[in-house]
Amino acid sequence: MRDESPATSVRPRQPEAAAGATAVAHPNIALVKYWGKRDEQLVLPCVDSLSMTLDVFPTTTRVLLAPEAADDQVSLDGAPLAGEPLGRVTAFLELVREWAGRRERAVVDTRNTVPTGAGLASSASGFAALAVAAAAAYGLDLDATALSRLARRGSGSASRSVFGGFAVWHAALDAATPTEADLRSFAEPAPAHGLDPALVIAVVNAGPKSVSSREAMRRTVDTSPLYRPWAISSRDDLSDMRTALARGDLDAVGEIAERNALGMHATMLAARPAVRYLSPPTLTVLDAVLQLRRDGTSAYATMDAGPNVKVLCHRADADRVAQAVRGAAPQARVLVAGPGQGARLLDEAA
Ligand code: 2P0
Repeated sequence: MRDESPATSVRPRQPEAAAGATAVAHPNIALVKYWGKRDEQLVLPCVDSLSMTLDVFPTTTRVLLAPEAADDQVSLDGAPLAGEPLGRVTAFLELVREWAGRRERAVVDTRNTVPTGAGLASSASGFAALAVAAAAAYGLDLDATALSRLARRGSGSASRSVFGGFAVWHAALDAATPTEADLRSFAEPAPAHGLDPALVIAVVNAGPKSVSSREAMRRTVDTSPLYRPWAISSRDDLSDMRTALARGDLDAVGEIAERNALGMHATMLAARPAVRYLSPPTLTVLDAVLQLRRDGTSAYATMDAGPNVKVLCHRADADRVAQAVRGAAPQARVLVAGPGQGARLLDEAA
């Protein structure tokens, strides 16, 4: 179905356009990873990816238009943003203004419940919430496809947090031009049947990562001899994953997710200089996951741009898996997540 043209609508709404809007979004964890861009400006990925949106760690973002203001003002958990993080948000607001044909600056207030920049997908929930709130505040009437394309421009993984449950983000590698790829690179729901999954999240370190994922991706694509082989094998991972999800086979889903994540980390370890996000507690949790499997429990690990581990299992096994993870990493914060909802507007009056 990925060759279909998206039903993209970018229509400025008429005079009653809202002056402010609030949206909530949740992070997502990729089971087939996005790692590497082929166009940094348009945030076009080198690979398709597939994720599960979580029901924990929401980000809530309010965007209020400020017609008198000379600049955008952005705060995260009450503290004003400056420097590069502010630049990323203002560049994104510029794009929204361009789509909307508007000029007013905005006041943006974001509340994150996920540790920021720790490899727990704070930029996914952050830019998905910002895309939904800013589009509404600037009077854009966007369908889910267009919202996903917009969120992608803020942070690639945010394209998937527009949707709840499982979502696949198309790389549109066969597009003839960057403009066509920009139109065709969006996420959409991925069919899954008969699964009742949980992700046990072990936060072994909530501190910000030493290398941003943006820089780490760039370095991996540019210097790692393992990058291309991983990107090629990732195509099989994606199609195998879609089959496994559609037939509700948690063991197959887990095996594919684990091999894809370990392969992604291998590409980084082979980068020059190496990017290593995995730390000693990460490996201790990975050992606990192996032991769970030896003992007959379906449990599979995935790690992102940080040392934290997410363990996929049947929901019915989640408490047992969490117990094993706590035993292995007593210093970790361990919580159980399930599939969550897509990004949505909150009722301003609520
Ligand atoms: C993912 N990650 O698929 C992968 C796996 C981390 C490891 O998406 O540069 O914050 O803003 O597009 O989305 C983290 O990267 O990167 C990420 P940008 P993003 O979830």
